[in-house]
Amino acid sequence: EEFLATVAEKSHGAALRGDYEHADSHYVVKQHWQAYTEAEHDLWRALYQRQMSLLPGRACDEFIDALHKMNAADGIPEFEKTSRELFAATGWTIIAVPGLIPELTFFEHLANRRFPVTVWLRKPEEFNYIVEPDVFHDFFGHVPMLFNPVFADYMQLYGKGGLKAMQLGGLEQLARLYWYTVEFGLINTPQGLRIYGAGILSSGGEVEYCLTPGTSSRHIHLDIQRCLNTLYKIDTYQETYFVINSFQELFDGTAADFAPYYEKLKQGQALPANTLLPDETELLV
Ligand code: HBI
Ligand code: FE
Repeated sequence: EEFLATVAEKSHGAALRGDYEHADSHYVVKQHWQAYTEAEHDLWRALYQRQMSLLPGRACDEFIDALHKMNAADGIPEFEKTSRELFAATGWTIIAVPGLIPELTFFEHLANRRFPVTVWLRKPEEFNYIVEPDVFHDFFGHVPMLFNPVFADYMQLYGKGGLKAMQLGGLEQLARLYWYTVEFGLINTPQGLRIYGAGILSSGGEVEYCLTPGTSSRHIHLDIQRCLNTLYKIDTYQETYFVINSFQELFDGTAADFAPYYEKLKQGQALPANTLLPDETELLV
């Protein structure tokens, strides 16, 4: 109830969507796959097809390859089927949740290689934009990357880091790393920049925008401390995209002890989302 109040505050007073009544103490629910309507499956297929028309040459191969293997084109998938395949691939499972869940619970799930996926689907009028994560964002956007062993390890590491950050008072900083990597991350490949962030991959407009030359957004190589200190925009396209060279680089950077980073960053001011520091080079798109 305290959690619901906090989230309501964060979502500008709007009530949280989703049925929290039937959740267990870890906020896990049943997916109730049979209860999805044919209209919802239609909407899923439309969302899926639109994204697939945009992703070739833009999403990273790891995402596209896993997505194809997931057979999720024909309607809202049954979590348990994909969860079994995912467990065989990287030891992760998918759990169903009513929507946003408290940070502590969220981190506990990640630290134990369980990815929470929201059960409900957006309304047709939210086709292009939705504030809260729904099943399309969570499943289509996040789950494919969990089939990659290094990224899968990074997500668990992030969950463990979240539990630590809660004790160290570094949550605000750590959440920025999630935002700029898991949600809005780009990766440099021999073929050019590619998307691995779920917030972009499940979005109608940002897939094209983030790889378009000449926008006012900058692309810079990910420096973890710089990222932890960078504010972000939640209601517009990103003004900064942090680019990694490999998922291993992301894992290695996150394996460090963040305690000294938090200490240092707490002394100063966070950087606005559109900052470009004098020693930084913008990467070509
Ligand atoms: N709950 N279901 C769900 N999905 C999220 O992505 C999520 C959450 N609770 C907390 C949370 N994310 C954030 O605090 C993360 O940025 C760290
Ligand atoms: Fe997300």
